[in-house]
Amino acid sequence: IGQPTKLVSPIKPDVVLTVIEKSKQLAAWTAVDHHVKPEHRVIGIGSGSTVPYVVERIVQLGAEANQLRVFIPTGFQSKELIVSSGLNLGDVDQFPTIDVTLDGADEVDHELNCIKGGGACHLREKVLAEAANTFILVADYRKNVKYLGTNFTPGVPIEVVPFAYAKVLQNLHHILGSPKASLRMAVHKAGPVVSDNGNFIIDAPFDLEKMKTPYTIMTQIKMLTGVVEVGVFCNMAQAAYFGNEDGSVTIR
Ligand code: ABF
Repeated sequence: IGQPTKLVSPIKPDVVLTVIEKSKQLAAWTAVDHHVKPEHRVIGIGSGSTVPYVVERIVQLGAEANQLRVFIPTGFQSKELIVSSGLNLGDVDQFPTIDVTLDGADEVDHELNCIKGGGACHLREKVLAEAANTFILVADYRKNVKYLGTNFTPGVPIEVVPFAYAKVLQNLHHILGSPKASLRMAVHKAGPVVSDNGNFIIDAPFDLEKMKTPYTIMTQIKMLTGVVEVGVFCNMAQAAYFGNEDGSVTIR
């Protein structure tokens, strides 16, 4: 794999890449090269700003290979990406078993636990991660941390049923010890962010000590009535690819 300097995708044609964008592209291209096999027919496509580089590399595999494949999106953004890239669109209810899903992350620890949901898509992302025989994370070097919560400070994204958001917030504040948990608001605070599933998102910061046991945090939050899904993924990813500033890729 060479050192890409320009995007060639329809997403951002002819844009010169910054170091961070280059590292996202490097992670994405390397992950596709290692994990999208000629025999793969069903591929999950995640959300965020790194995933367009996954699609960019998949498109480079050629129309002949890709016409045999169907691509399953995690949300509106990836659906648009699949369609605009000329790839076949499918849905997880047609294809509940996926060969490989490639997705971004907000942070990944050394055991491949991760925080996702900065883009409010983590429910569908978790469904596609679980449906996949292989689940691969792609990210730039800033997401590679020893413990979750090190750099990603907004906290754990939590999708909640709108009717229950105030009660979930109260429980997060008083029972689970996240006094700064708050409802995610749209730009200009015009109203709450609404997920692709019609739900609200709460961001719940926890202290670093608690984040050292992500499975416990995840299950405690998930038990709260009204919570649909938690943006902590444990024991799901088989590998994570991080593009580095120096052009190398760290693979965990
Ligand atoms: C999705 O996009 C999310 O789960 C995560 O919030 C975000 C990561 O995006 P990016 O690639 O832009 O850092 O994968």
